[in-house]
This record gives sequence, structure tokens and C-alpha cells, in this order.
Amino acid sequence: MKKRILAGFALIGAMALAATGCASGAGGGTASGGGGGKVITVGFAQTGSESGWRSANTESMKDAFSAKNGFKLIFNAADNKPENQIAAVRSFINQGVDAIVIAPVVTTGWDDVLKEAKDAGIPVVLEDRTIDGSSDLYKAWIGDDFKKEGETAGAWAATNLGSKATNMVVLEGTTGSAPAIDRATGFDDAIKGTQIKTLDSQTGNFTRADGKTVMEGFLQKYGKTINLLFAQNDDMGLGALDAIKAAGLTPGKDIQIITIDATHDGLQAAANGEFNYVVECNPLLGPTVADTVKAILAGKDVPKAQTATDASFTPEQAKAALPDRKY
Ligand code: GZL
Repeated sequence: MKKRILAGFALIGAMALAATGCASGAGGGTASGGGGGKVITVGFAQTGSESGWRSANTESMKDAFSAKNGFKLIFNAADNKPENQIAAVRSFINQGVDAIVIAPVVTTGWDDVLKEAKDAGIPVVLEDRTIDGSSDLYKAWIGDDFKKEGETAGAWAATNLGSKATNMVVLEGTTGSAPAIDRATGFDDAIKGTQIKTLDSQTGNFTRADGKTVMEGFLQKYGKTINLLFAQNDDMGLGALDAIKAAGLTPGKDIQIITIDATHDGLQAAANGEFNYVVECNPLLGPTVADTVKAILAGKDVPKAQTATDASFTPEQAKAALPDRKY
């Protein structure tokens, strides 16, 4: 697979504090006002509504691309079907929008439609996930460092479980999506040389329902030999909890669980002792995306890549963080 080009990461100083939404830059702050200028029409091709993280991201984007901020938003959720997303982008082009924002379901298949947008003189900004192929097909990407999230999750596993024989099962995100690919790479790099062995790894499509179903299959196949579950998002981990409890096992003890996202429900599961470690993936990207679109349309230079700063949580840290969480 062609290497995805992120052209380096341009970190904006105050990009931390994602979840409290009080910082400027990717992951916080509020989009600048409409400024009384021409209304900017933006087509936004969202993946769908597969998880709590996605709901928070959609809310952040709709708040940022609001009329009070000078936008007219044309929103499309693709039900996680890449073909629906491509069709939505073509529709935006045909409608002659001023700019297009995409959260790409998968990394492949984007060259043709992005060339059409470029030929139509419509700038494209990626938010959340990245794509394969040439970075001259989009103006900017705003999101999170998925590989680093995987490395952070894997480092916890290596430190806490790596020195003893540990059997792991993995619930992967959407097949072919940047977070599924990069989180796996980061996690696997971090556990190299440890005694953590992967028994099985299957996609749960980032959903609770599929996370539960796949975990039921793992339990039927491997039973009590499973020591660790790495779920690439909270929702699949939350679905897996039901399967683990139905099998008469105690999550967080009989099977330790690591997840990524740090949604409210994920942190609650950690605070309850059911998740052992949760890595954040900030969904509050709307303000930075909106400001970036405005800058591009004003003819200003923008960073090719802007990433949010992600924290991580043990059960104690999750308890402390919950009262102030914005998502
Ligand atoms: C990550 C995002 C992923 C989340 C899932 O930035 O693309 O998709 O981890 C969501 O919860 O469905």
C-alpha cells in the first residue's frame, strides 16, 4: 500500500486540553466568527454514526460550521460505505460548494474524485482520518496521531503484562481505515519482544454490536485462555464487556482490556474497573477544521497537517477526568 503522506505534523502550540474544548488549535477552542462576509457553503462527507466518538465529532463539526460562524453546511453521513462517500463528494462538486471536508472511511479509492474537485477549483480538507496517495489532492488534514495512540496502548501492555505469557485478542476498527491500520502498527511495534501473543484479530467495525459478536466468537474459541483484549475503540470494548460477563468472566480482572477513544462511556468503564487503560483520541476537531477552511478560502497558507494532543487514562485518572469531560 502506498505510504500515506502526512507531510510532517505541524503542531499548534495550544492544542492540548482537547476534551475540555477550551484550547485553540486542533481539538479545542471555537471557530472564529462569521465576520459578516459572504456565507461559505461547505460539503461535509462524514463516515456515518458508528460510535460515540463519531457522534462527538459530528457535533463538533456541525457546531463549528454553523450559520453563526458564517457557514452553510451540507452534511452527508455515508453509513460507513466508501461508495456513498465518493457519491456525496461528487454531489458537492456538482452543487458548486466553496469547500469540501471529508472524514474518509477508508484510505483508498480517493484519487479520481479528488482530482475532479481540484479541477473544479474546490479545496478539499481532510478531518479525522487520512488517505493514501498524493497529498497535493487535499489542502490540509486535521486529526489525531493514530500510530502514537497504538504505541501508547501497546506500551502500557508491554509494561504491565509483557513480562509474563499473555494471550491477546484484538478487535480491529473498520478494515482499510487509517485508525485501524495505524493503531495496529503502533501497538505491535510497542509489544515487540514481549511475551504478549496475539491469538486472534478481527474487525468489529468500530461498533458495539460487532464488538460483542466478535468477542463472543473469541470466547467460544479460546475461552479462559484469553488474558488481554485490545479494542481499537471504546465502543467495541463496551460491546465486548457484555460477552465477557455473559461468559461468567470479570472484565478488567480475568480479561484485562485496553481501548482507544476516551469517550465518556469508555472512561466510565475504566472508572468502574472494567477497562484497565484508555487512550484518548480527540474528536473535537470542528473549530480547527472551520478555521482552516476559512484561511484557505482567504488565500492564506495553512499547515498540511495539524494534530490534536491525546492523553491516556488509568482507572484512577478516568475517575478524576470524568466530571469535566466534554464528550
Ligand atoms: C478515530 C476515528 C475512529 C474512532 C472510532 O479518529 O476515526 O472512528 O476511534 C470511530 O470510535 O468510529
